Order: sequence, then C-alpha cells, then structure tokens
Amino acid sequence: MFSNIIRKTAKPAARTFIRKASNATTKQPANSKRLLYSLGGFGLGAAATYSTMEQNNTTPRMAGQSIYGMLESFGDRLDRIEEALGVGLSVFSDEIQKIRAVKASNPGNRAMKYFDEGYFAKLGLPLQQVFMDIVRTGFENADSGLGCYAMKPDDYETFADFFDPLIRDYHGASPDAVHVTDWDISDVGENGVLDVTKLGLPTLSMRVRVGRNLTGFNLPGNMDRAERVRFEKAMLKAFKKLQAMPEYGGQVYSLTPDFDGAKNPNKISDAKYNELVKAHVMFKDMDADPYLKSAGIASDWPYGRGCWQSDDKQCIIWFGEEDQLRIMCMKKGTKLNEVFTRLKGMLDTVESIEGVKFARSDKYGYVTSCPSNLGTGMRASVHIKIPNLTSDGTDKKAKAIAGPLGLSVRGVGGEHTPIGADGTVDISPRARLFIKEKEIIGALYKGIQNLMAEEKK
Ligand code: ADP
Ligand code: DAR
Repeated sequence: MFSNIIRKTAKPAARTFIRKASNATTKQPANSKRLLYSLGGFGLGAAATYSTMEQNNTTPRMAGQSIYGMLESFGDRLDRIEEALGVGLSVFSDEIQKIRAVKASNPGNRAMKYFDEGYFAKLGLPLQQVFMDIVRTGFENADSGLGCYAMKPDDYETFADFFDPLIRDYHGASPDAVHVTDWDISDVGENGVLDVTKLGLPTLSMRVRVGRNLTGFNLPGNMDRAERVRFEKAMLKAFKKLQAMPEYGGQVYSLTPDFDGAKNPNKISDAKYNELVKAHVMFKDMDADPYLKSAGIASDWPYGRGCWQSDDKQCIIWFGEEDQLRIMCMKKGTKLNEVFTRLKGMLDTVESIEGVKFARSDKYGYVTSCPSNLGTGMRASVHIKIPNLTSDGTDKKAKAIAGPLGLSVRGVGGEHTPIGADGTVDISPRARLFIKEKEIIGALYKGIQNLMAEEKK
C-alpha cells in the first residue's frame, strides 16, 4: 500500500527535487537519495500520523515515530529491491521503458545501443538525472544516429564508459585513437592552395565553421535562461575586442529581448533576423529541431541567442546555438584555403582574449555538445550544383554517391533542409574527430573532385 502512495505522490516531487539537486551537485548521490525519500516519506508520514492519532488517541510523537520508522524501513527495502533488479525502479522507470523500446526498434540509435541499465543503476540519483538529460534526445527521437548531447564539458570523462565506445563507433575509430590538432596546410593541394578552378568549377559559396565551448559554463543543453544571458554578456567583451580591430570591426545582432529588464543595445527586429537567416548568417529557431529541443538546447529561446558579423561580412560568430559558439568564415570564391586560413587567424585572436578558454579533452580534442562534432568541431562546406545527381528532385542519389566518398549532403538551408530547386546542395566531409583540420579541408577539395566526376557520368 505504501509503495503505491510513495510512487504516486513522492515520484513527481522526487523528479523535480533530483533535477534541482543534480544541477547543484553531483557529489553526494546517497545523501540526495536519503533526503529525497525522507522528504517524500516525511510528507506521507505526517498524513498517516494524523489519521493514526485520531484512531488510537495517541500522542503525535508516539504515532509519528511508529509511522515514520515504518516508512524509513520501507525506503530501505525499496533500495534493496532496486539493487537486486539492477535498475532504478524509482523516478526513471518510465524513461527506462522507453529506452528498452528504442534499443529494440532502432539499433542504429547509438545512445540507446550503448545505454547499459546496470551502469545506470550504479550512478546514483544526481548523476542519473544528468545522464537522462544526455540521452533524452535519443529515446524521444528514435531515428537519432547518435541520440545524445553532453550537458557539461566534462561529461565525456564523467560518463566515459558510455561515451567512449559510442564515440569510437560513430567515428569508426580504434580504441586507442587520440585526436591531434593541426591546421598547417602548407603541404596540402598546391603548396597550400586549393583552387576549385583546377577542377573546372566556377566561384562557389565556401564556408568553414568550428564549434567551440568555453570552460566555466554549462553546455547549451544544461543552461538556464540566466546562464544563457550571462554567457552572451561574457562574449560581448570578446566582440568588443574584434570590433576594435580594423580587419574585423563588425556588428552584434542579438535576439535577447532584454537584459533583466534593461534595454539590450544589440536587439534586432524579426525582419532583420529573418533577413540574416536567409543570408545564411544567422541560425534558424532551434525549436524546429526535435533533437535539439529534446536535449534542452533550444530552451529559453530567444534569450542568449545571436551573432557577431565582421564589417566585410565574411567572419561570423554565433552564440547560443547547439554549441555555445559557432565560429566561421564564409565567402564566395574559388580558393578553399582562404576561408580556412582566415578562420584560423580569427580563432587565435578570439582565444587570446582574456576570459576565453575553449574546452578541450586530452582524448577527443575540442569539446562540443554533440559527439559528432568532437575533435575539430569543423564542418567545411561548399554549395555546389549537381543537377544530374539530384535529377529526381531529392538528395537521395547524391547521398548514395557522396556517402562512400566520406561526404555529407545537406540542403541549401543547412541540416534537415531541402536541396535547392536548381540542384544546389551543401557538401562537406563527414569526419570531425581523429582527423586533422588540414586533412578536412583537403578532403573537401578531393570530395568535390570525386563528386563532380560522378555528376558528369
Ligand atoms: P552547421 O554548418 O553549423 O552544422 P547548418 O548545416 O544548419 O549548421 O548550416 C548553418 C547555416 O549555414 C545554414 O543557413 C546553411 O545554409 C549555411 N551554410 C552552410 N554551408 C554553407 C556554404 N558553403 N555557403 C553558404 N551557406 C552555408
Ligand atoms: N539528429 C541527431 C544529430 C546528430 C548530428 N547533427 C548535429 N549535431 N547537429 C542525431 O543524433 O542523429
């Protein structure tokens, strides 16, 4: 009887309590659990005590001790049942059921594939709450390929038993691979020049972006509105430095309605926002991405979201998207190395600014929200017309050809968007981790060459 009462009344309260406790600390799972059950048990004990007092005409103290003692021993027995079953029957039983179902229905969903109930049961409540936040996108979106986003920069270490095999599976890496950072393209292409005119191609829209996250802040999935605004304010100092440099200058475009009631000097209108999205300068409202939404990355929209763009429009820094920062260079041209090298210069400038320290892992290089972006965080892309490979109006044939060439195909609006009516697609190397930056830009050039050979067949 009590188990049902506890489960029905204490369970939602428990979930709220754990979420708050796990954000506050991940250090005393046992204490939080005791506190959790005691709170739940105490509330019920008070109610049961009152009814017992009336029936037995006893003093509150006597009645309370007998009921409370009973609830406490019940809590201990529930713990032992959970341990015996090797899984938390308490506040996460609904999630565990969903995980079991997706694990069976979608074997390609790597977060579900690598979710181990015995491992989860041993984590303790606050870490279990963080871990559920990490994999929520996976059990809420069964078709996920990864199905997880880190919540804190050190999650890849904290939950290494889960993340490491998942990462090496996705990136096709050996158990002992370690990421190496190297931007030196002097031996790539023709002495570092990668000119698509050599491939018979005209001017293309070229873009190289990296995801970066600062130490000292949660990753976007775990930020609340206050932290998102605090992050934006911290980045304003960095943007100010860039604005003072002639080679950058630039303008901040912010979506944040206000700063705790104070006017936001960089706030833009909806019309300006839509104009910037259309120009591929700003990112789309993330609420439209179910994967990001499940992970909490789209929460508190539009607070703490926006971008800085240089005077010449070629350098852009997003803040508040899937990663805290997306730093990119984009221009129309034929030399891929130009956007690559300009980006490297901007990154060195940004990282030299006081207070800016990019989160890195010894094993995985630069830390990003999604394991797919770890390492370099780099996506190097071109918009290119392939009317033959898209003659059916879809990206199906193009993806079938590009996949084995190590290339991703996206739409003209980026991830999860359709291809252009004229057959324009966004092509980029898929690899981000256990590959050097210089190799990615070289792979883009080689990928374009191979894809165009298929297009001409
Ligand atoms: P990300 O590249 O950061 O992973 P998306 O794929 O959604 O995110 O792309 C973000 C925006 O950048 C979209 O508007 C997309 O069209 C634009 N974009 C990506 N590559 C290019 C490119 N080579 N030229 C112009 N715009 C691009
Ligand atoms: N749909 C998610 C996204 C993975 C890669 N794209 C990112 N990170 N924007 C998945 O797990 O498949």
